[in-house]
Amino acid sequence: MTNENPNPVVNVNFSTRSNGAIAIISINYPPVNALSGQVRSGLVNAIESLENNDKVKVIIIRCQGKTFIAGADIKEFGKPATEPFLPDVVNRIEACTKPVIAALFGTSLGGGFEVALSCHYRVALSTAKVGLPEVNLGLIPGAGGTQRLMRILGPEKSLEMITSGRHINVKSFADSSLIDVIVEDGQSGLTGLDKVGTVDKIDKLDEATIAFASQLIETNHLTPKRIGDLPVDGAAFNWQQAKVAITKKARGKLAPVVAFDVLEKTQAMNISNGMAYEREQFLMLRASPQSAALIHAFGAEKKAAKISNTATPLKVTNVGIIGGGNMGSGIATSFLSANFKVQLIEQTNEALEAGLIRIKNNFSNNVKRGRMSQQAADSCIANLSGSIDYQALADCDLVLEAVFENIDVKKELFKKLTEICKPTTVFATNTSYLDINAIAQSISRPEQLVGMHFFSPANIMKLLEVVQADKTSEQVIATAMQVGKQLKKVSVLVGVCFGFAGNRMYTRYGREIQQMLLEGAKVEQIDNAMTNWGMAMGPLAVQDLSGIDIGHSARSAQPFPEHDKGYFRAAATMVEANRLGRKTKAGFYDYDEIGKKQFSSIVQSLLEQKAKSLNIKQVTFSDEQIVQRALFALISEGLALLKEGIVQRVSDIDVIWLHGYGFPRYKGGPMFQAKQLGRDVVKQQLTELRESLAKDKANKIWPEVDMEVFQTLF
Ligand code: 3H9
Repeated sequence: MTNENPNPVVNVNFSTRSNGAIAIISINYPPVNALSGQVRSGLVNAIESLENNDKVKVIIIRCQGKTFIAGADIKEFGKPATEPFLPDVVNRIEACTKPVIAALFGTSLGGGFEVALSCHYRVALSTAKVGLPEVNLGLIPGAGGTQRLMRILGPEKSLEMITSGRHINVKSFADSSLIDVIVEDGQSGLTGLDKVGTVDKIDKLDEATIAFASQLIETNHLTPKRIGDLPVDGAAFNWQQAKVAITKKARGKLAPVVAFDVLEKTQAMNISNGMAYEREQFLMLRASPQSAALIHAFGAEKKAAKISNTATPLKVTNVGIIGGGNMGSGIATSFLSANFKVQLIEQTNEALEAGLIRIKNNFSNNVKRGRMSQQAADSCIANLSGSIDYQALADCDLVLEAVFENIDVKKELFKKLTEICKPTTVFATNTSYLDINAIAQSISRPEQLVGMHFFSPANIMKLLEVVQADKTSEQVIATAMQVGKQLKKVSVLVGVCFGFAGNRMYTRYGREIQQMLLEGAKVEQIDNAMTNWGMAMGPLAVQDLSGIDIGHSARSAQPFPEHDKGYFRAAATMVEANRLGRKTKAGFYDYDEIGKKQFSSIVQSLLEQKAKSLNIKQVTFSDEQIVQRALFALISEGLALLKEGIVQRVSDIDVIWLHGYGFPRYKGGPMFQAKQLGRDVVKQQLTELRESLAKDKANKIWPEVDMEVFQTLF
């Protein structure tokens, strides 16, 4: 390929071949070839220049690096938009008088897929994925995606794709005209950008695309086929039914509902009017708090993965997991799914057998639910072995314990492991609350101990807190973070304190919920207020699900705080009445035979009696007051975590709450909420809560706002 006419724009070049008949526009803007202002103007300049070049008959748009364009440049969001705007870019491409072919590999997403749809042909590697994931950022496609996709796939499939935001393998479109050529890359099973973007595969895609271009020239198929010229075939589609389903599924999210509205309203319009309405709605969403929150969440997750230490992680292949209960087997499933070799250790043959069965059941469930093929499940399970002899762990690169929450048991265990395991083994504890520094002090290799706190069910939940103890080495931290990435977890580095970052805040949140129960808020009112606000589950329904006695016994390991007379007394009252939750068919709710929850008058009266005995004044709550108190408890505790340096950065707290506790993603996390409410409101409300709720005490529960830490939020 010659570089005879390089475009002056940095990110986009073009060259020609076949005596100048085929032009190749090449985009190079790492890491994902996002549509920055330079890429947009480069594309327009290149198209215009090539259109005016009489020798050129066909134009190809391809990308360097690991993927075709992955969307609008998220880094430009929030800055003033610069011309050319993307809708104009895609319209310019579609209007080109010479056929334009997109060469797709990796993930062509959002604006990137919209560019591909504006091209007249699409050639794709068989591993390529396409998608319109704008809803994940609180947006809809804003450059003709709703219009062109609907013209080529029809309303049903388009709505499914746009409202789910899913990335879909191009092979799924084999029976539509969305993709013209699928190029087998010869290596089945490869997915993801890293594996696709190798030079030889791009060469293969280039070859196939050039061959397709040559064919167009040879057969004189040189009139562009424009998707925008097609009509929408939407007459037979049941729009009303789709609206009900999409609104229900959206659960408070605005973007999917707006996407529906755009498709329905524009189905009979021409592409130009349709795109104008799409743009108007896109810009409306672009300015919405939901979109700001979702874009924050995307950035916060990327940041959380970054740590300041530059140590090279140790290579981990063989993993030992001690404890085959629900937690241990979930963790083992997670490691096996990421192709690690796992040695499960239990105390008895019976317990070991039960643990192995739990793991195998997790894989059968994955197969049943279509999450993986039987063949993939079998190959994961082939990496599993079990033993009751700790010597089996001698060669493990990482040994993680998920045994009973008792510090003496854990100290003994790690002492034994330091004697058995090779010198480089990383030791990890899955404790939720215990002092990892105290465990480290009792072993001979404290620098090799780290916390890896998974959330239940560990094979499903995305969050992993990597807990750095005082002596944990940088290399061990880097290794744990790297392992988290391999497990496809969202890993967040935190420091040691009771409950670390997530559970400490959860305790603070729970404390406030329990306190409100004693002050007169009703069980259902609290749960409804919180779920209507967006939490995945009501906090009391969660307690019933996980077992009220579990938290109660963890809390009872230390004395209840004297300054807080109502501290988790509602939960203690339930435990005293043997109302432990769903497992006893009675907790904060009653449960019928089929597990449906119902209001419990017994609970009501037990809580009233308890409040009376503690001399707690009864008040009436509005739903807003419930949400405000719960949210500000989180903000207050988050500020304390920041002050103590338990988290690296404020956005890490949001990531923890989004992935570990069902906080609504479209609200960005508790600290983002604080940011959106603004400095004055937050300061005023925290001060008011402190004055009204803790005035008679040492104010340990609602501490004074630390102005220095507080400033870092804004
Ligand atoms: C849109 O297109 C709107 C249009 O309809 C209309 C406009 C008018 N921009 O996830 P990774 C960075 S909305 C800038 O770790 P992976 C990311 O921050 C957009 N940067 O890799 C990270 O940087 P760093 C629709 C982006 O291989 C690096 O790339 N598009 C963008 O696991 C690697 O990311 C989307 O929503 C971007 N658009 O996954 C796509 N995307 O290394 C969102 C990524 O500094 N992105 N980066 O931390 C993704 O889904 C994944 O990143 C992707 C790669 C699948 C592309």
